[in-house]
Amino acid sequence: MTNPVVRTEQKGDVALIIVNNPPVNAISSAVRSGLKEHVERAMADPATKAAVIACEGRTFVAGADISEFGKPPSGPSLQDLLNGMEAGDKPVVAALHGTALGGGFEIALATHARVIDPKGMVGVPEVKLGLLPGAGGTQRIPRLAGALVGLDLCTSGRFVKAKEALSLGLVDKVAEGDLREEAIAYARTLVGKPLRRSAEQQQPFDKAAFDKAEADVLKKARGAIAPAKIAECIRASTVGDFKQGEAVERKNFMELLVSDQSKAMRYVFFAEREAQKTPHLVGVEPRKVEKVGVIGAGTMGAGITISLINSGMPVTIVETSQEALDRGVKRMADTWARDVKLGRINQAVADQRMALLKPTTDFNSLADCDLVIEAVFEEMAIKKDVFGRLGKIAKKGAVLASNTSYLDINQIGEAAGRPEDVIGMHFFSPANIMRLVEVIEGSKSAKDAVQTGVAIGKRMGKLPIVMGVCDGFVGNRILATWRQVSDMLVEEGAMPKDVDDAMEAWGMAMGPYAVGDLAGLDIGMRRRKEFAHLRDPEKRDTGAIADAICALGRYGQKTGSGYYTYASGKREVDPVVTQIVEKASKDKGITRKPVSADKITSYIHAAMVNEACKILSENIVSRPIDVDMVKLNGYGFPVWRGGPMFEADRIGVDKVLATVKEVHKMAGKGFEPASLLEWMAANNKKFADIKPGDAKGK
Ligand code: 3H9
Repeated sequence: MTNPVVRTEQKGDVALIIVNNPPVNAISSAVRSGLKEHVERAMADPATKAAVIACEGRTFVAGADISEFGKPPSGPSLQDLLNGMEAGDKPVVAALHGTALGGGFEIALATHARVIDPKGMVGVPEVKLGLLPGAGGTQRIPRLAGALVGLDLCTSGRFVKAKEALSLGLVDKVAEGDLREEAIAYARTLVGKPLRRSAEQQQPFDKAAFDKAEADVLKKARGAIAPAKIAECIRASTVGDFKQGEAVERKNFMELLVSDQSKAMRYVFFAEREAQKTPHLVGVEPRKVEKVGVIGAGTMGAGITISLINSGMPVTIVETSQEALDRGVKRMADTWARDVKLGRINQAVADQRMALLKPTTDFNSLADCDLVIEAVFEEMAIKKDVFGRLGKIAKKGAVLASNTSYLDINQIGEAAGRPEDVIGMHFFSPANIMRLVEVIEGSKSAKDAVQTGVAIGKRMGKLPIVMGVCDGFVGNRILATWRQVSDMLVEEGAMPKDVDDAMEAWGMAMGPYAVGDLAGLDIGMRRRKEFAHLRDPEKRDTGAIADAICALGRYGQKTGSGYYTYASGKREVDPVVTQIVEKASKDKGITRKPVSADKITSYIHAAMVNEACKILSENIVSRPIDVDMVKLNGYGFPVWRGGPMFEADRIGVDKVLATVKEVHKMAGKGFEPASLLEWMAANNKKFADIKPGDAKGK
């Protein structure tokens, strides 16, 4: 039977073996059988002197088929196939284009030479799936490029461009013309010569440098287990022979494959892609955007502008004063200058970027923009004024977006006088780095306006998640909950450092108080003052500690102190804060008791899930994956836990509900168990079972 995804085209004495398994030529069981069959046939055919492996479509093989992990194995194993090919006596050459990744790059490493398209890239991103290169990659890369390069590539998962791959010894030639023809010609030059087998190479090993690099990697791992397993494999590659190293790799790969961490990260891989297909927007075309306007050249406005320009869009940026405008322009110019200095871009690219920037103090210059993003001060009166003016001057059909992080898009839309054109695009600071953008759909926003926000977010290389209007939207609404629970735990007996340490050990990038100090405590203080009249007196008020800290002018890192002191350049506990905390407990009549790290993390996680359930019932978003993607990409949630909802499934919905009930006892009004969570526990449902629309009204 002919294999459906692999075929051979005979090119004289060279067999050109072609894989065609769209969209990314992932190594399914059919690809493995096909490759085995065609390589063996080429090896057995007396008229064939060499073989080339190439791929159809947009890329060389981009890795093992992730959707097959966790299912019973079928077909030949990739390792056996590759070892057999490498041991053969006829040269096999890989012709690489697109992204040769993971098992795909491992196929190439087991051939006898690699020719790459100049735009091609190679890499082993398995670590991002909580895995390691499991088909010889951890053994062949160090043998070709050294243990340090092996450790770097396998623990970062970074993509290596053709030129660098050549300089590292990972490929043998960068094609100058037709990739396949050059690979065939290269294969012919190897006929009859001793074959260079990656598995047989050796590189000098600098143990001290490796120890240091490994320590750095493990420090950055933040609870992820794959990096340590990878380091063990790379180390093994430097001591024993290939077979011994391969055995360590196999054992570690199998352990990771069944780990909760890898399951979570594989879920994230598919959820990220799924999340970008908002169910009610499927088939809706975005509006055309060629020119973008940004209002406000502060930190957010400048960050958004950098990101827009980096993706090739011309931007008109407006400020009220020349001075503020100059400051913003300088911030952007400095960012691009730093990119040049770090070798990320060259001067010509930096110049092109500056040329795409049109700074002005003339608000009317926004009249010809297809999309305008407002990033002014977070106050409703100011936003309404800006949108009132914008609604009048912006051209017909222009999309008007607010970068508000809390405020009601519906009110802003009415102020513009054209709510159908108004959406929210909530970016995260620093906006040129952070991947998340919450795209807010007002009750009157036109679908194609919302889809435009999504399309522009994607063009900026971001992850846009569409959601409805509520205070703080998905991300900050859940953040507010976990801040409140943290504050209550501090009043009950924990110190801010206990909470931060527990959350960081749990995998969060930063604990709530470290984040508060970084973001600035004055923003929260102002919000508490502004909305004091709306506060429900029956709800437990947790503002006393933060207010007392702010009253001392301690606004966080920018003032040298906040929850911590930064006087020594490091985050350190300050006895002043300890006193404030103890006084706050006393004032409330609370006898402080020790709070365990387990209680801190389980309470905070359960409270997040509970609030997310309320968000789902209100149909602010319709899928648990939306919540997970927001927390992972904007709030430093550990990717190896998959997100709060995936983690809840792992723990068990009934157990999470039991913790929510304990939190409710401590926290009182506002923390009642969500009816959705109770319904799920009663009906034995997991978040993975909740499809769009299932949670609405529950
Ligand atoms: C591995 O290799 C283990 C070995 O070491 C050991 C073996 C023993 N499998 O991202 P896109 C789908 S682990 C299955 O939107 P792009 C993807 O879901 C693997 N499906 O395109 C999407 O489907 P849909 C190591 C895959 O152009 C569609 O293809 N390799 C796989 O933005 C298009 O994907 C990796 O981790 C896969 N491996 O980016 C590489 N890859 O249309 C993972 C993609 O239904 N892949 N799909 O939503 C990537 O990084 C990107 O997909 C790539 C293309 C850069 C290739």
